[in-house]
Amino acid sequence: MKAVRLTAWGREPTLAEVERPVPREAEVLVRVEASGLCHSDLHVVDAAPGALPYRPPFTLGHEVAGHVAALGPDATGPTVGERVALYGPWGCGVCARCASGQDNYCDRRGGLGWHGAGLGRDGGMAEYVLVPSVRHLVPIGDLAARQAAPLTDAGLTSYHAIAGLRHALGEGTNAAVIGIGGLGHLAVQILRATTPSRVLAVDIREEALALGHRSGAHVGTLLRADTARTLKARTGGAGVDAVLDFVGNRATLELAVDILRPGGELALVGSGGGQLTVRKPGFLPPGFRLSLPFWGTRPELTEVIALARSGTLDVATEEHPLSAAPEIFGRLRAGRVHGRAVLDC
Ligand code: FEH
Ligand code: ZN
Ligand code: ZN
Repeated sequence: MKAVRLTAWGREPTLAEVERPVPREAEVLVRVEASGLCHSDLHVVDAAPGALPYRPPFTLGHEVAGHVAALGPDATGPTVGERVALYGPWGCGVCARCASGQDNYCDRRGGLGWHGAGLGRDGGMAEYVLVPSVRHLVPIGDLAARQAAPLTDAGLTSYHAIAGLRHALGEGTNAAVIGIGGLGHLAVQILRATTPSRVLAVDIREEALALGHRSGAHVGTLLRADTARTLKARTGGAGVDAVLDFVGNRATLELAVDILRPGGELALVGSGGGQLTVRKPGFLPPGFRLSLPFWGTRPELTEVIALARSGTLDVATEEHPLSAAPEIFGRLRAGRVHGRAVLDC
């Protein structure tokens, strides 16, 4: 079968021919229909030897949807042909977190040598992917795979970040979404679908603000020197109740703490490498709370898929054949992907 492989640290991903896996015990073989590209794939590809606990070679791809192709002898539940999305964080499977579908926060993640599909284990940028257990599969019914695949990471990560802030997103509140890309545009849609908050979209690109508007943002503001003043003015001077920062660089973190209302919440999702100094006395808003949400839980993925199947979520994608993966990695690195890049496998 064809697969996009990370063959060694420091090498670009390559399309290769590998053995199609055979499911054993409780494993499930999935015929991949669509696999999304994520900035984290770039972090993996660009990682220095030893920076990540993974051991190449392995197949990339942690944002996957397809249908069940075969079941191991001990696998029960899905039937061959059932269409599914992959819950991508794979933990130890036995700790309290994994037992409750929170593999993203597995108690043993530090010692596993992997973080999930395409993250140290063979992933879904391939014609087939072997899944350790049915617990990692979520039925998608007739939802298009090129919509379902990005929802397993871009959608789930945004949904999980919002879930952690929900208490701050009641009537009359304002939520700022910084970075209207593959995750941010879905966060805008999820906020509009599941909270009464007014949504303020921020980005450096006009076309991203246009995507934010199409996704339901009430206001779109370019990130400039006066953005904090503009946004505070739009909230009557009080500031926003919550910020979701999908960029996470110095400029966006500075903006976040400048616009946050006292008692406000910041969810830092983007891995832009920005830093905040947390000290008392200091300059952060009183009552400031920071979260660093990571991916999401399996029950939340079921909720995201249900939202999408109800017609509430629309993922902006650009589709490419699996064979184009190496070129699309280059476009993603150059910031020339609009919405989420999805490989048709
Ligand atoms: C995956 C693995 C490691 C870091 C970040 C990620 C995210 O893309 C998951 O949403
Ligand atoms: Zn990802
Ligand atoms: Zn675990």
